[in-house]
Amino acid sequence: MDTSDRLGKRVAALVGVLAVAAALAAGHVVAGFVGPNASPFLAVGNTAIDLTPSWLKNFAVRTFGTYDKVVLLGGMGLTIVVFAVVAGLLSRRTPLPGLVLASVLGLLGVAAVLNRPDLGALAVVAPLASLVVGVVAFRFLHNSARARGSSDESRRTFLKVSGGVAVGAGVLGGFGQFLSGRVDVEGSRAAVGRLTPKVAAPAIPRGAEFPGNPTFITQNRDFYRVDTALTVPRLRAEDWHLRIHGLVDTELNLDYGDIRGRPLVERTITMTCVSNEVGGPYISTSNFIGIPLRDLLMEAGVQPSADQLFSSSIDGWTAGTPVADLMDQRRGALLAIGMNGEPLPLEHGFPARMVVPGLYGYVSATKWVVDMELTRFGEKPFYWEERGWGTRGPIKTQSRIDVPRGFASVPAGPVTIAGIAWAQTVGIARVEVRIDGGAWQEADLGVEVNDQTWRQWQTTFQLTAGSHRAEVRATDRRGMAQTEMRVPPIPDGATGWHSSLFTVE
Ligand SMILES: Nc1nc2c(c(=O)[nH]1)N[C@H]1C(S)=C(S)[C@@H](COP(=O)(O)O)O[C@H]1N2
Ligand SMILES: [Mo]
Repeated sequence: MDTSDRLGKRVAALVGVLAVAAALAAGHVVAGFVGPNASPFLAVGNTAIDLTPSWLKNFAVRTFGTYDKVVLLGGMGLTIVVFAVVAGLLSRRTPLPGLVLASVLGLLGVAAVLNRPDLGALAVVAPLASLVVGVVAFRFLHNSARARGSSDESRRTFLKVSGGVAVGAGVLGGFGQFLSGRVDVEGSRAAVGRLTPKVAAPAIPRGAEFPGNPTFITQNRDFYRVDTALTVPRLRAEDWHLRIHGLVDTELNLDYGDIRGRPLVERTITMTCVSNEVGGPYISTSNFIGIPLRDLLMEAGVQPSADQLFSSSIDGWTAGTPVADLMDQRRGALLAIGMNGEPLPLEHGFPARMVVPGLYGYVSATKWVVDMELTRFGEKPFYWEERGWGTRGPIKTQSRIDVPRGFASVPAGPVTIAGIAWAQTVGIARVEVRIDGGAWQEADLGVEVNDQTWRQWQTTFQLTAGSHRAEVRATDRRGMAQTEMRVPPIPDGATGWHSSLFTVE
């Protein structure tokens, strides 16, 4: 009969899904040996991140925040399952369509791995393993499923075979995961121990904080995180090297001991992300510990023709920073190895990163930094510049209302409005608040810590019951008042006044 040599829909879909699972697991385990990011799934995900247009990336960051990567991985997983089911369903009569689709998926993995800037040519064995295993597993499962129609015996055989493939894929995948975590970077970080700077940052004065606001120093675990890494690079301190080269008199090659062995300095710095919307959360302050980048550049001898420091991370992300800003002693840019007394957390760049006061992170704050090349602007475009963001990224003067947060309810009587304002390297001169479009009222400013950090402010209004809208604007020491004009983060940072809508009871 004609129907007897067609696979049932469920069996056909199962064949597709199991073959793809086996393929991914095989690639994952091989990647465990040649480098975690060679795993085809991660390589495709990382490529997707790099190819995603800026507007979509912004949307993802805005909508899903720090979970954007979980959403991406989940979405990819779902897409692959759908793909596998379709491949299975198309192959009810002959395995050919499924074999073709399995190969296409495998080749996608190969292409993604070959395109990763952080992977060598050897890494291609991981997606190749996926390709081969995917095709073989599909063929094998399909045969077994076809034979299954003939007897109860063969039915059981297929159940065993498919169960075996499922368990095998799970075990292999798990083993691959174990291998990827084998680099004991947590141990390496623990071995570094607490970092004591030779020159400690001055203590934060009492009057720098107002109640209800974020703490002046952000705890490491609360520090905002923005990067393109699907999996956090696992680089041990003992494996870390930094090369400073390009337009220099003497090339420098440093290891972790070279940095740790120098007198460490500590500086209180507020970092900000260019993709922070008005009122957004991507701003935090830390006591960064490291060595002045200026000292390293002086040692290397930067040639006069160089105006860009092109820095690269171990995972191939890049930033271009003005040499003039790095040489500016007052600004005090760091090659940082610590935050708040601890070695950098893995997500914040362990073993070493750059921190440059006054510049958005995308042009300056390279985490897991391993290479610095002195170049000329325009000759070597960096990661976000290539994607349409501004070549220079000075932080714009901004302010944010933290109290009361939007849609909060507060008791009637005197109502305190409070928040933060920032104008790194320039300093905040004045913060003004108004309610419901009324007259601007000058806020009290917290004690200034230095001009590279945010400044807290607060002020009080007598408000009647009902809903009210507070707006804030800051003026920096250059006399520049924040413009009301709203512009989006791309290409060089959002502007506009933050407002908070709240209810007085
Ligand atoms: N290697 C690497 N470094 C990076 C990035 C990245 O994607 N990869 N993002 C930059 C951006 S856009 C910002 S705002 C800061 C954020 O640093 P944080 O995650 O420690 O807050 O890191 C910068 N350094
Ligand atoms: Mo950023």
